[in-house]
Amino acid sequence: AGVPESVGHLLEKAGIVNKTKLVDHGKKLNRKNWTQSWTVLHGGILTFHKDPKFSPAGNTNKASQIVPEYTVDLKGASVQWAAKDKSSKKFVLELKTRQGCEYLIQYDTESIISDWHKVIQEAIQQLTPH
Ligand code: I3S
Repeated sequence: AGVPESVGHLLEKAGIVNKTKLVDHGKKLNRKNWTQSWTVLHGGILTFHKDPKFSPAGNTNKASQIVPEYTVDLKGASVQWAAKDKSSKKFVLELKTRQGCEYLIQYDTESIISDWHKVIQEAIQQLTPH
């Protein structure tokens, strides 16, 4: 059992962004909860990790602080710049999944969020049968 050939072609990226979930499997959440997140794109999956500030006290092992919070399957997902009414923040992406979840992804540096837009868009396209 090896890595499927198609996975090897998928783009990969990791970095810090701000994110909040808006809709969970079709259910709109009552309020936003913007948090910083170590975010990894790998093999068509985008993983937002928990902010280490909120990990259980007393555990100072850095590796153990990297805990997934949301795992997003990009197959069938869509990403676009968010409409102004979605957030007062600048440079906000809206990511919608096939499973009916929605996330906002934001960073104050335009080049950083533009790079995320590009790689997420490309990953979605590579996952789309054509
Ligand atoms: O869409 P909203 O309700 O204006 O989102 C803001 C709130 O989540 C706010 O928290 P409180 O409900 O505790 O006030 C956040 O602090 C803001 O960041 C949210 O708005 P932005 O425009 O930043 O996404």
